[in-house]
Amino acid sequence: MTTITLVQGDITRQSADAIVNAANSSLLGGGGVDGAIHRRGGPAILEECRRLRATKYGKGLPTGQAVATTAGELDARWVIHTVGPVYSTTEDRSDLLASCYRESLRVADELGAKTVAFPAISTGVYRWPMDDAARIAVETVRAMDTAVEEVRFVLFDERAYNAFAARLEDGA
Ligand code: AR6
Repeated sequence: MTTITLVQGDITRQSADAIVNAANSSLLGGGGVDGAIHRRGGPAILEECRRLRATKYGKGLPTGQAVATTAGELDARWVIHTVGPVYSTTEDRSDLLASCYRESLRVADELGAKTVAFPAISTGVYRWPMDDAARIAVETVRAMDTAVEEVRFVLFDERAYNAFAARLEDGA
């Protein structure tokens, strides 16, 4: 049984077994939550990302997939990097966004992580509308068969928190 919890705040301040990063295919950092995780987590995360690029993901991590590294100096054992889709008004990419949550939890299960903190993937630079992103995130996690005991959505601002809270109440 997985419990879903909501927190408003900075995901880099969370304590969890795994913290999920809304990365890009390069795995080499960026802005938003990605920049914050690398800044606070320190260089060990980027070092492992570079190794992954040099070995398993020469062409980059495909959208919708997930891969784990050390969490460096974060209060977590692992960072799980996933690549959300850029929002499109002409193409339905919902399944790719759902895949980020599914694949991140699959990786978490492989690692034995019991608590996993997620940001609202794709809702920043990648422009996914918050209400729809919240619906996809909550529905996907609810439908998962996983040994993860707590999925914590860490929402940066009140608007994001309210969007996720509304979705959570929907099916409660
Ligand atoms: N803690 C929690 N949530 C955060 C934090 C934080 N410290 N910082 C931002 N958010 P974004 P994306 C929220 O842009 O849309 C990067 O450059 C933010 O308010 O970080 O998936 C990557 O390298 C928003 O709701 O990720 C990629 O190139 C959510 O996190 C690209 O951005 C996601 O915003 C990925 O874009």
